[in-house]
Amino acid sequence: MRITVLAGGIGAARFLRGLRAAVPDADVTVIGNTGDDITLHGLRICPDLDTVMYTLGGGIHEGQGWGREGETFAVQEELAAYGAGPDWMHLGDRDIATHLIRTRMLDAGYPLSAVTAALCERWKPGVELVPMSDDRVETHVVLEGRAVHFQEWWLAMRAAEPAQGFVSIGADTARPAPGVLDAIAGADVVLLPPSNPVVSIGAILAVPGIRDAVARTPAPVVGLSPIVGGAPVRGMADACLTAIGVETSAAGVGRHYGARAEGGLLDGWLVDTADAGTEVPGLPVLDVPLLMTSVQLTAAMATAALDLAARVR
Ligand code: FO1
Repeated sequence: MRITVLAGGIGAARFLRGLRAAVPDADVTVIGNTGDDITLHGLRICPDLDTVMYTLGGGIHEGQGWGREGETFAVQEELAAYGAGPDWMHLGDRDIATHLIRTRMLDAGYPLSAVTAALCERWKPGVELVPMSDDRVETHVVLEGRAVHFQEWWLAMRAAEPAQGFVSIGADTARPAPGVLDAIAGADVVLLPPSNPVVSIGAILAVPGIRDAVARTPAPVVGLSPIVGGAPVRGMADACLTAIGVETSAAGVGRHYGARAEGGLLDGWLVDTADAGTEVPGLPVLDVPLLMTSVQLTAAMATAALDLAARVR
């Protein structure tokens, strides 16, 4: 079975670990969000690609969901001693090795998709991890009278200042990375995991051609709600949803993605049992436990999503 997953960071990575456990023989292609990417200290950092790679490769800092386990911060401390900011995105020594290799390969002219494949040769995530685009696309946050990089809003400001909107800088001229459109068109199932619908899934869909590919694929498209009981399971998806006028609820996000029967993207929508009874016009909704507190529970979620895909096919 060929499964294609549009993935953001921490939530998607944890979901993928369960999916891999549920269907170990499936061929899984992960289309990773690169809108969170940033250049710091001359190094190109791809948070969502690295979170998927480290989580599935066994190197993730489990408690954080980002960065490497067993990390040290000697370089970060030395940068701080020089007063070399910014200091709101802490780079661990092990993590810096990833960024050094990525930056060196990008500078040598390798596209991000080739760089990601090279890094995955070490981590062997058990999925094919492809960036949404080889072109630079960055999510910037529109605030009162100015815009800041997503990471500055997310990390330095902790999203305290309400976002007026989000802009995918570069999206208008970006092309889907090689294989992305085929992975969507040729899938048996397309999944939208519990990622941030705005800055993760939304950023991927903002790359010209990808939203249409999802809307047109013959494969069933099933999503899993990142909002449980009216609140995000982690992160600040509520701040992002509010900024674009979407209700922070399983129904709100389901409506936001839309039922394919009504011109949207989804053929099925999984919500948590806390949101049982959720209705979205034209969209079959199934309630199952969506808290990814163990690989087993996450595998059950993934199985439920695949079962729903088979039913709505
Ligand atoms: N998240 C934090 O809350 N604090 C950090 O200092 C931080 C550093 C960091 C470094 C590399 C990386 O790949 C991710 C990092 N993150 C950090 C997480 C990152 O901001 C988020 O995972 C995504 O960008 C949001 O999906």
